[in-house]
This record gives sequence, structure tokens and C-alpha cells, in this order.
Amino acid sequence: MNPGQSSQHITRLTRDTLALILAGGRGSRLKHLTLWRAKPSVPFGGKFRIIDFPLSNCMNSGIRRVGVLTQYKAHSLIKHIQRGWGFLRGELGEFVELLPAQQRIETSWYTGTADAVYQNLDIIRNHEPQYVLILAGDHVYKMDYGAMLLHHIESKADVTVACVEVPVARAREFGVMTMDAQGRIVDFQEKPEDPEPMPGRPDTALASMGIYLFNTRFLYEQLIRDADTAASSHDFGKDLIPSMIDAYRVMAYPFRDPVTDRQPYWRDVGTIDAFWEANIELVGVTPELNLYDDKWPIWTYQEQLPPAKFVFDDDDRRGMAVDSMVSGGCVISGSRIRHSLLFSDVKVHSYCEITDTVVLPDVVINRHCRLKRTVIDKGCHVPEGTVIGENFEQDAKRFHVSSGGVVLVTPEMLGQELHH
Ligand code: ADQ
Ligand code: ADP
Repeated sequence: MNPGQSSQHITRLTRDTLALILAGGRGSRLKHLTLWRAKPSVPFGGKFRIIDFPLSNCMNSGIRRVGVLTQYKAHSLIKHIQRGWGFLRGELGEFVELLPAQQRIETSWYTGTADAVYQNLDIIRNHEPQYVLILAGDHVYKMDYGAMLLHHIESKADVTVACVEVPVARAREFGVMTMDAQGRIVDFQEKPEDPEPMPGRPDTALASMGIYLFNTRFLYEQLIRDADTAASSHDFGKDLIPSMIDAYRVMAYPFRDPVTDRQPYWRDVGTIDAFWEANIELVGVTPELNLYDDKWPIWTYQEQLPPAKFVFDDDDRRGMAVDSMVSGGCVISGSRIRHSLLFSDVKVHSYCEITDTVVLPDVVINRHCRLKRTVIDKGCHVPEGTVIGENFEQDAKRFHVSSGGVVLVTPEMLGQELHH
């Protein structure tokens, strides 16, 4: 197949694919950041929410039929999708559709991830896709699903599971697989106590990204079989994938950059430390995740806001930010921001020093605050003279301090009512 034919081929395949984004998990390791919102709705990277990454990947890959399966704490996610992702034309067969847990088939809400898809079987049937791509809504990465589709077809798979190499020490958080020389998965253990390393590479294991590409008919059969299995917890990683590997062609798709052959950026920002680190990394000169790449744009919903503004205060102190990202609607007056990421609409009053800090949208930081290694949640009004990040014992009395020494501050912790 020459490159021209191959891209035409891929377009036809992506057009015939329905993507379902699982966006209903609890994400409890993100502590108070997920007290009121599902993890896919957590703000990320100055103006995005985590779900914008898989959604943008779908658009950029030419997959324009997408269902978002919601469950817990879905309000902010639903608002975000409705405002930001309603631009597709249903008349052209393109949509981003919300599929809330609505007791379609059983009387229970979604139990496991496979149950979430099973309960929407009739909706999938209506769209008659040839392939169903099941994605997690809570990872940050840029991926061309077209390449995965091509691999799926060429390897004559019934289902393909995307995978990445992870350090063995961290592999217990994932589904861990072993593949044979042809790339067929011969063993799959969900969150094993003692993960199997890759052959000849004792420090590395092959982890599932929680991305499954199914031939639609095969998916129906497997979901119906699983629904009738009383002992199943109806989860793709725990139940379906392990139960299929002996009888069917379950293939692995290693996620690699076709040009550099390196494993691309892929993050599960599942803890406060990982969330802080992934955001702070972005202010570096050449971060691994390039948000300025116009060949793979990340779309989002954002209010229209005026540009960020830096002003002198009454004492003629300069308001400034270095080694930082500052979003629209921010006003920095007579304060210094270093190595920090400010989301939209953050107001910083005079005499503050803000270092290594991630500030979510709609925050006010009053005068004389010193913040270091802190994550400030959306809507906080940080009182005058607040000092954080200099004495963890003190901080832990009022705020959440992570194992990596990052302090999380939410409106509840400041005793504040909801401002949005
Ligand atoms: P986990 O991430 O631990 O492991 P899970 O908590 O089931 O699995 O979440 C997967 C995705 O589904 C998340 O996006 C979550 O928000 C969503 N989700 C969970 N339950 C849902 C429900 N009932 N309805 C809708 N959405 C739901 C999984 C795999 C592992 C793999 C890792 C990769 O099980 O094998 O290694 O993902 O991170
Ligand atoms: P939004 O989507 O409104 O911009 P967030 O992403 O910050 O906001 O999500 C917070 C969600 O939780 C919103 O749906 C908000 O209405 C709700 N919420 C936050 N704090 C509270 C609270 N103290 N009581 C009730 N609902 C809350």
C-alpha cells in the first residue's frame, strides 16, 4: 500500500468508527480536586480540561462520532461538553454525544466499565459502526487513533489493546500484559501484585492504556456473554480482556511515535503530585507535551477573556511573571510569579511571591501572600497574608499536603462558599 492509499484507507476506517469515552470513574486519588467533579473534568494546562485530550485526539484522527459516558459528579463535565463540543454537524453524521448513566437496561447505574458500554448497546447499534474505540477520559496525551485502526485491521484482530512501557515498580496500577512475537496478547493481569517484566527487560512492564478497539459485532457478543456471567464485575481490564485471550485474537498495539520510534507523552495525572508535576512541566522551555503544536490542536471551551495584564502597584513595584504561563483574564499587580502556571481569570494583588504553583481558574490571591509548591483549586479567594509551602506541619492543619510535598487548597478548606 503506498502512503496515499494508506491515508485514504485510514479515513474510511476512522469514519466507520464510533468512539466511546469512559468519563465516569471516581478518581479518588486526586483528593479534593475530584470532590465535586469527575477526573476527566479536572482543569489542566492553563485552559483545558483533561477530557479535551481524548476528544481532540478523536477529532484530529478523523473520528467524528463520539459518545461520552458519564456517571459520578458529571455536572461540570456535562456543562463543558455542551458548551465546547457542540460544533459538529449531526447532518453530516458527526457528533459528540453525552451518554449519562440512565438505567437503560438494568436497574443499577453503571457498575464496571464494560457495564457502562453494555447499557448503551442499543445506542451503539443505531449508529452501526464497524469499529468501536473505547477510551479512558482521564489521560493526557496526543495519539493518532487512525494508526491503531490500521494496525488492528492488518493484524486481523478481534480486539486491540493499546499499551505503553512503564517501570515495573509502577506497573501494579495497570493492566499488565505479555505478548508473543506476533504481538498477540498471551497473558493479561489487571493490577497484579507482582507484575511480569518484559522479556530481557527486568525493570519494564507492558501496561494497558485502557484503550480498546473492537470489531463491533465481536464487542456485542462479548458484552452479552459478560452480562450473563454472574461472577463478573463487568470491567474491561478485570474481566473481559483476560477472559478473551485464549479463544480470540487479542492484539497489543504499542504506542510509539512513527517518526522517532520513541514512546510519546502519556500521563495519568491521577494524584496531586502527578497533577502538579505535569502542569508545572509545561512552563519549561521545551516540555514533552507541546500545546503549541498547530498540527495536533487541542480544543476546549473557554470564556472569551481579555489578555493577561501586568501592572505596577501603588509603591511602584512591578507585577511580573517569569518562567511561567499566564492565561487570559489574569491581572498581576505588583507581585512576582515564578515557575508557575496560572489558569484563566486569576487576580493576584500586591506584595505576593508565587513560586512553583498551579492556580486553577477564577482565583483571587490577596496581598502579602507567599505560595510555594501549591495547587489552588478553582474559585478560591486566598486571604491576605497567607503563607503556604514553608512549613508542612502548619499547612497540613488547614490543607491537604501530598506525599511529594505539594499543598492543595480548595474553597472548602478556606471555609468559602462556592463562587461559581
Ligand atoms: P483504571 O484506570 O484503574 O484502569 P477504571 O477506574 O475502571 O480503571 O477507569 C477507566 C476509565 O473509565 C476512567 O476514565 C474512568 O473515569 C472511567 N470509568 C470507570 N468506571 C466507569 C463507569 N462505570 N462508567 C463510565 N466511566 C467509567 C484501567 C484499566 C487498566 C489500565 C488503566 C490505564 O482497567 O487495565 O492499565 O486503565 O490507566
Ligand atoms: P464548573 O464546571 O462550574 O466550572 P468545576 O469544574 O469547578 O466547575 O466543578 C465543580 C462542580 O461541583 C460544579 O458542578 C459545581 O456546581 C459543583 N460544586 C462545587 N462545590 C460545590 C459545593 N460546595 N456544593 C455543591 N456543589 C458544588
